[in-house]
Amino acid sequence: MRNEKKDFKAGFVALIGRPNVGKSTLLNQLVGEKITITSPLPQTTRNIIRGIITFEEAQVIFLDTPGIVELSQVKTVIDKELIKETLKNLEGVDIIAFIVNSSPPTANDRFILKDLKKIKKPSFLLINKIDKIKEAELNSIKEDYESFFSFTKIIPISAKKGTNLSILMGEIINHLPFHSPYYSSDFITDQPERLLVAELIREKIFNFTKQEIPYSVMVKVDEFEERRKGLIYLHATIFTEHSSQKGILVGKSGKMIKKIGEAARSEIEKRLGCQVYLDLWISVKRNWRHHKDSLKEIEYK
Ligand SMILES: Nc1nc2c(ncn2[C@@H]2O[C@H](COP(=O)(O)OP(=O)(O)OP(=O)(O)O)[C@@H](O)[C@H]2O)c(=O)[nH]1
Ligand SMILES: [Mg+2]
Repeated sequence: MRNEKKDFKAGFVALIGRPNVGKSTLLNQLVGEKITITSPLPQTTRNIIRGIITFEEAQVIFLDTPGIVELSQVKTVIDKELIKETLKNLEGVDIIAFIVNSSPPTANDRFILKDLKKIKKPSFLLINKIDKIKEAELNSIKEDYESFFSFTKIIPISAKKGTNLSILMGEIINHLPFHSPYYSSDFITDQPERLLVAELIREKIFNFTKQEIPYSVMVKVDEFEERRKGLIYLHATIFTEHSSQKGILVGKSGKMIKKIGEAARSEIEKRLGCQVYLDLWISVKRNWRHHKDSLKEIEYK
């Protein structure tokens, strides 16, 4: 129910854009904690991850989303579903922040712009990675985008360096509706720790493996148990699509899985603030990316 009192603003802001433009990096910077994984490879994010920032007079809930590409380019059923669901999710948000690289629009950017035209909500253009270009180049990039769409606001940013993020936040709050807070002020995400742990493991797979391997895996944390004070036992299964991929993930004498496990454990320990025993298993779930039901398996919401 809408709160009629005009003393607090709150709302949802979707961070959308093609893969690899820095949506997840931006969310982590805004929240000030790593709540969503990032990588130099495209199509890292697979779920909608909420980051909550609460001020005295406003609460902004940012939604990190999977990168959007033209559907004809998508090879697997699951990737197609993720894009369709992401676009559908935009109906429920208050503001759209369209993130692009500091370069001219690509076909995928134009595909997203077509959708923006239909949505009719306050839409911000965030030109990211300005640390990589000269200021003079920015104007022509701005003009390129302005010729496609009349944005509510255009803000050049660097998600990595934190440039212009307080300006961004101020402008977002200006355009939010009056509403009571959706979450208690001590929440920075509504993502359960179990899912964050699964994501951190998946991130290490992105760091250490190549080609189709990072895309072919899904990670599930089956057990998350405090065995004694200060020690958490975790059992996680990495599912691959084929047994050959399982072999690569195990590596020569188990070296690869050990490397993934050690890197993941060390980061999970920092995040949970306690010692962690991580039991990592690999299993095959044949062609899981080609079944629509797998959306449930990856706990897409
Ligand atoms: N130089 C520079 N690199 C950035 C900036 N923001 C993000 N990156 C890099 O861009 C790459 C992709 O970042 P992500 O945050 O994973 O991108 P994403 O849009 O979430 O990608 P998907 O989840 O695949 O859609 C990473 O290597 C980041 O370090 C920035 O402001 N400057
Ligand atoms: Mg991402």
